[in-house]
Amino acid sequence: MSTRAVAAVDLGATSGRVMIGRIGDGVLDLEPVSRFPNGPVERADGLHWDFEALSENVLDGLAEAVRREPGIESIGIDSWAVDYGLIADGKVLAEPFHYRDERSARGVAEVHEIVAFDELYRRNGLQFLPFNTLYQLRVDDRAPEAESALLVPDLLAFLLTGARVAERTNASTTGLLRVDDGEWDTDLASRLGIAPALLPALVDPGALIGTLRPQIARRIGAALPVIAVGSHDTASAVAAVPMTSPSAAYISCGTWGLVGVELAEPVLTDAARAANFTHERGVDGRFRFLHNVAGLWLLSETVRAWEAEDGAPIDLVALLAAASAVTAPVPTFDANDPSLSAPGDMPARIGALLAASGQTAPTDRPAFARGIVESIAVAFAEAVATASALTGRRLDVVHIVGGGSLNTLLCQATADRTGLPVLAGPVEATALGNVLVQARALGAAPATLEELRALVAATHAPVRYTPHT
Ligand code: LRH
Repeated sequence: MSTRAVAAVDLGATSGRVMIGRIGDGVLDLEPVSRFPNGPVERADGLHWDFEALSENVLDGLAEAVRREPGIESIGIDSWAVDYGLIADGKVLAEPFHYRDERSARGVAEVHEIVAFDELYRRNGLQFLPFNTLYQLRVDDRAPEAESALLVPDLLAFLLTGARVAERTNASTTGLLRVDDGEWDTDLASRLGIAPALLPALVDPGALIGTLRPQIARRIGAALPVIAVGSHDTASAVAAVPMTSPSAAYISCGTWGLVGVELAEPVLTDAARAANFTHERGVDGRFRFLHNVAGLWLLSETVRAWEAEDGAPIDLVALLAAASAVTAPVPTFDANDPSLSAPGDMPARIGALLAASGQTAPTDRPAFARGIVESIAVAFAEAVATASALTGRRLDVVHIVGGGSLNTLLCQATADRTGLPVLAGPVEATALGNVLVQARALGAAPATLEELRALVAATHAPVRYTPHT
């Protein structure tokens, strides 16, 4: 099999990237083409994403990718979940809101007044996260003017091709998709005052979304097809976790740590609901049975606050090395505490949490950072144990993929606190999952998820961390 090439657009909450993916017999490679910052922007009416800048960066990155690799055959797009743009008259109505915007709190109160959380869970199988799309849409003043609501990757695909679709893995994070059959819950939408007409036709990963509009094709330099991938970044990441058995847990760790297992059937028990475990749809109809843990966000927001205080950048690698060298015990806090969710003075908030539990925040930064990493690992270990209890599976390994897989301190702490070996990597699992699903649709990759994962394992051998007992 000769090597084939695709372009992967992978947008995270702190940065976006365009990559060339090459795939062939025993070959699975990524060539980074561009990387650009992303993050919340404060506007008069709240926190948004700078979608204009994001889409310009995507188009520039794609043009550069095609310039470097004229053999690129398709484009796939993934991003963080839940956020959307509204379309009217073929145009984006306003900048998409950021999921950390506080307006969704009102949406939660209003939605739960109409439909209790137990019923929501029975219908959509989703853990409670205050920013799930249904809460946002409920209080979106612009929604009545709109024709369609498109999640971020679908919104970009619309700008690129003109086609309006809802890719199913990401649609499953809206709260408006039924957990039993994976179709839109139009009854629920109507009850919540969300017009079902806003919800476009669903497509699965691997489907052709459309071909680049002529003016976009001219800018990029090729009239390429856009293929649906697991457009929820976590779905793409999980598709590329080199798991070999159902007794593996995974943690997709970037801004968030998404901790769970893969299931063929949902586990919609009271215990799963109480533990706030979610059923997001994965590639090939699998369920991502997982729990959101605040991940590297806690560290990056802390570093951001310190940098503002110092008026100078902080060397993260040096900070983590110093944190690793801390030998005295450090206090830990609940990484999932809602007070840590919005952007702001993270060290002060963590300090307040520690004080509330009768502990003292370390005054030196390495010890403080160590406390953050240990707290994340504690929450990871709890979620792994809960996933095991809820599914009745004995878990024997934890895969960590994404940016967190490079954090040796976090990987070792997770091994220690779970008592299980950690297999770390690939760091770019999301982009790899994106590439694999496109390649498979083009007939350039094997058919089953297991074979795709075997290719990842063979080409991106993970690093093993053994628990210290
Ligand atoms: C990770 C992620 C996660 C969602 C959150 C909004 O990037 O997609 O799976 O819960 O962002």
